[in-house]
Amino acid sequence: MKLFISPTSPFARLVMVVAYRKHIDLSLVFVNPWENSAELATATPFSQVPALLTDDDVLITESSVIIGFLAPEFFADSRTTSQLSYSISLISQAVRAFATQRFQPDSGEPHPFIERSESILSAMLPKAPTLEPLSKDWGQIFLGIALTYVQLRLPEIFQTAVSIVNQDAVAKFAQRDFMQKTHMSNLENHPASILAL
Ligand SMILES: N[C@@H](CCC(=O)N[C@@H](CS)C(=O)NCC(=O)O)C(=O)O
Repeated sequence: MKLFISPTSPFARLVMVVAYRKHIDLSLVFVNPWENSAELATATPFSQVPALLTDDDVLITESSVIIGFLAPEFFADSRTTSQLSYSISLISQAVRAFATQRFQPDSGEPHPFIERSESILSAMLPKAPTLEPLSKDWGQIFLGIALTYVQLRLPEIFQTAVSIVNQDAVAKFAQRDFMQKTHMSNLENHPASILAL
């Protein structure tokens, strides 16, 4: 199966970490979804990563649906399902704030989505659950990936809205094997598959 990803996508990282920790080998196809990759557009009309193409050419889009396909047991557990949805909601707000800012025209007022997403994150992050950095619990792992993305793209909000305990936990979480393997600096080498990470 082929997984379309980009090195910085937090949605793709959720899927890669699930595949890596469950030893599911997937070929990795590197694309830049923001630059209308022809390869991605051919595989999926939505032109977003992650996208999974099965061996019989069935397309599955949306990180949560791909995770459900690779690890259906997660969705039998309400706690894991809730923690995954929480982390994806956090990532969606952070991606919207960052991407809207990045594609903001030089002239004109800042797009209202930036302020909207930043205030949602500023209100939510102080109340985030405590991250246990070495936990094997999938809900904790999803939370760690989401907080790591906020730190990367919205460092000021991370510093002001994330508790000191969680900031320290994110630093420890970043050292974990699967976080190093899916770090953008490792992905820049374009490993061919999950098992080659
Ligand atoms: N709801 C989707 C969101 C995926 C998404 O927004 N991916 C970004 C990269 S982080 C992307 O492909 N952006 C390009 C675009 O939206 O055109 C999911 O969970 O998979």
